[in-house]
Amino acid sequence: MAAATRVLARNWRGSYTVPAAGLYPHQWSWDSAFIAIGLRHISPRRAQQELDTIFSAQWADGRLPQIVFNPRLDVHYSPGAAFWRSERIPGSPPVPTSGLIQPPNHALAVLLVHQADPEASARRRFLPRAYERLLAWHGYLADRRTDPSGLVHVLHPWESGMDNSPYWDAPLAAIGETFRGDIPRPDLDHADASHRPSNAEYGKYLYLAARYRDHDCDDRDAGYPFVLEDPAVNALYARSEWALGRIAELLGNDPAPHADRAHALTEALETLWAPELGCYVARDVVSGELQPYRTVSGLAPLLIPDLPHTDELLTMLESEHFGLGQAALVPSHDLTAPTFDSSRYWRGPSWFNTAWLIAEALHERGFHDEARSLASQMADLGLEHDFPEYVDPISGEPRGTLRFSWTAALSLDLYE
Ligand code: 9WN
Repeated sequence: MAAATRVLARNWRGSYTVPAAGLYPHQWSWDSAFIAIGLRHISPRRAQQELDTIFSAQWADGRLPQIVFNPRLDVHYSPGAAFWRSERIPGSPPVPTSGLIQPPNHALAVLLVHQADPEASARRRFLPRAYERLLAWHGYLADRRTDPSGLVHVLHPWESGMDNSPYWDAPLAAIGETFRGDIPRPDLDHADASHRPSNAEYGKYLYLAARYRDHDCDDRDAGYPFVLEDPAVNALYARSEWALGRIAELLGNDPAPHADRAHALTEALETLWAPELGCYVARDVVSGELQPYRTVSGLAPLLIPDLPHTDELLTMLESEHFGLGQAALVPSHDLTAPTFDSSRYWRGPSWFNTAWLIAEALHERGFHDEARSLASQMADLGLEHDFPEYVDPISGEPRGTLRFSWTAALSLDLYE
């Protein structure tokens, strides 16, 4: 507990926590929500502040930005504030941000942070303030990002939080263009190149980001070349709608619209079910094709109550593809797939945030031993390796950077 608390203190910047001091020197959206979930055990007030800070960077259309930049550290991360120039874009907040989004885990975090200390929350009027922000954020997803299928889409691999997942291989390959300018890689000063996405992938990432930026991050433009429906993004959205319903209830408002939305998302997720793979997959809206890979994103719908394929997902989790109880945590990609890479980012390594989500889902479904064993593995691996960003699922060795905030925060959560 003391070691995790130290990491969070070291990465605290007065009103938010950076994901890692060197590699990620700004505030990231879904990181802050995961960090707040752990921080609530050390300081509910700091956890509230973490979320308030990301909410204060909300755009006029309701989007919560992927990154809120500290402009003084712009050369240390790419693409930064000078790339996005968000101040030129109508509806952007007074602080510099990226125009993209990240997965909507915020309502889940707000509810847990509130419940950790309802009195402290009431004193600072945290819940009503957060509720307004969450309504606008979910409203943005419903109005600007929802497809006729009923699912929300991402417009960039970064928006999924799982940047180089094999889901994106074919959709990115189908885009003939790549970024023509210089591709700075300050990330390689802090992590081994074999643990990070490739230069070719970064070329596509920057091409797509520049295109979105040059269209003023306007979602009504129909011509985006990368439009993908991701299972984890939609599962977190559904799960967050349940949380928002509970928040509405606590504030004396009607929870029914949130439950309706969560049910509609759960139903729409059926279109991403791949019976031959035994899990959910992503769909490329441009080509209409399902992306036939088993990834941890495809297991994330376990987070939703009343899911039709729970048993199949639990079987998949325990199979040789994800090796629950055998592998370290939960691999990000199928251990048996030719595309599996035990070191490279979201193509195999096990991450602590997804392990936490799966542990939560197991716990809620009554699999307490399995949840506890995953939780204690997280705590042990975090402590043993100085809170790594991710680990090799076969050896348990640390990968990426160290002293990573959500690893520390979520390990703390599991010490409870
Ligand atoms: C791009 C901060 C973020 C996480 C993502 C993770 C990684 C960024 C990057 O780091 O993405 O957003 O530079 O690679 O993939 O999930 O939020 O920790």
